Amino acid sequence: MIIKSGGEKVSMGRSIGKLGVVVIAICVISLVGAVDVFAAKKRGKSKYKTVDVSNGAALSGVVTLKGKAPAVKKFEIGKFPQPEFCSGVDTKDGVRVLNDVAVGKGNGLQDVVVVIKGIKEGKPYDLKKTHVDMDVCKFVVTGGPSQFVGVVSPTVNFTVTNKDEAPDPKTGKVIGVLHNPHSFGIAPKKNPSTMFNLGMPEKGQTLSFKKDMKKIRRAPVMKLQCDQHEYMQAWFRSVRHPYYALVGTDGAFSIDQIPPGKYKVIAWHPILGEQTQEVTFSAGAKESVKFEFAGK
Ligand SMILES: [Cu+2]
Repeated sequence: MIIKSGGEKVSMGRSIGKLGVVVIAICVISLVGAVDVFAAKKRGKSKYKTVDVSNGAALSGVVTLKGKAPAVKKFEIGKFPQPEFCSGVDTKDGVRVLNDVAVGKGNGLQDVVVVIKGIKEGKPYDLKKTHVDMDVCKFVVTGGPSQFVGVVSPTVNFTVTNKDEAPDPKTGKVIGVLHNPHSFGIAPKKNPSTMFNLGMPEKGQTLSFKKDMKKIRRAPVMKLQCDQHEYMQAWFRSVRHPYYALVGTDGAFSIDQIPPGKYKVIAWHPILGEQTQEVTFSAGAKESVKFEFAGK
């Protein structure tokens, strides 16, 4: 049966009369209402809760790259402002190198975030803030072990400090190097959307973007770039609880105090994408996983 928006029955089968149409309309309205309430409850429930985890499980693992890493990205430093000062790091023969697929010992893939998905309660979540320095025209994610990749959260402050100053090419006077941190929320099948975008001209200036971080609810990934210097880039994975880890320089990671259960474990790399494995944790168990990303 097809019903126009006004409730008029327009075709198909036997007539059900006006009363039938009204009953169906009421049912549809009730159903929509129920779905709304359900969604609201689900949203409320998604808030992470700290509880005592006795006899929790542990996960360790390693992320590796099979094959050769893709070529590094190269930028002619002379095409961007303050080339002399900015050539202070990662630059040779006027070319700034951005090594965004870095491999360490034993083909360990660096700059990967591993997240156990769907945990609603467990050990304390103590991510206080995410901080990035702009240092010799490079974003440096603090807290380690990666300086290129970190984590963000919708409720956690994101701060950026400009540490750069250089002689003005015209006057020779030392002034702050203008950086313009611009962040994008990145979600599958959607265009990147700006989260914050502000010029920072002074050395020693720190900006805080707590409100803007709420926008990450709609995207699992945030990319940070400088609108003055395209080669300045950093990436962040959104997390809502403490069951995540950044891999070390050898691609290894570990996560502890995991409440028993069956979860999806994802390994995310900003350039190579995401892989998922399902892992069942029983109380006190020590599980291990291996993720292997394909290179060239
Ligand atoms: Cu910049």
